[in-house]
Amino acid sequence: MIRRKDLNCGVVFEVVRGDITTQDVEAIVNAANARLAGGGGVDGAIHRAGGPAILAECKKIGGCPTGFAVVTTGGKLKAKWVIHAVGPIYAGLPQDPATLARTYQNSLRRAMEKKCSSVAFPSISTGVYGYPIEQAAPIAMNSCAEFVKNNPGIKMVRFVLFSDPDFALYVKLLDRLKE
Ligand code: AR6
Repeated sequence: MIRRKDLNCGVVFEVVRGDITTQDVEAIVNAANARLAGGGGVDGAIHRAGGPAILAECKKIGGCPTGFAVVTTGGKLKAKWVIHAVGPIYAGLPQDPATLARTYQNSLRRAMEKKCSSVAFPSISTGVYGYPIEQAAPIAMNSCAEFVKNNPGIKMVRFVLFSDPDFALYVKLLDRLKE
């Protein structure tokens, strides 16, 4: 299942129901933790599919503060790069939305540095980290739209949702997104 929208600035947004580890894009984003230690959820799935080289690179990097992102190679994945982004642990604080937005934008910054034209995101922070997806999804989409409009280079941003309700929510937001 896929839904597309041309943002009319040389960038297409896509919303896909599926597994991020199988996406045929130049970079996939991981919802990592600050120790870059691997874990459950999408993080566990990426390390399982990509093989031990990714965790070895993460160990060398050592860690990543909340709101930031670092890059490793994609190991055995189709994607050339994995961008390990550390979203906020949801606490209902006034700064949570800005931290989440910064996590998405810093991920796109890393993708641009690697000259990627296509990037796929999971729904960062909305699993173990507890961010309500109804609040997180518009932040994800709007922060990425703002970034690509102001920073030419990336041609396609894909949001990969693991469940039908999450996919439906993102499709609704994509349809409403200004071109
Ligand atoms: N493809 C796409 N989305 C997925 C996949 C997959 N293969 N697997 C899960 N999701 P989470 P967080 C969805 O918990 O909240 C880890 O232990 C999932 O349904 O993976 O940022 C890290 O090491 C949910 O909607 O990430 C950190 O400690 C979304 O991905 C912590 O969890 C994010 O859920 C990060 O928590």
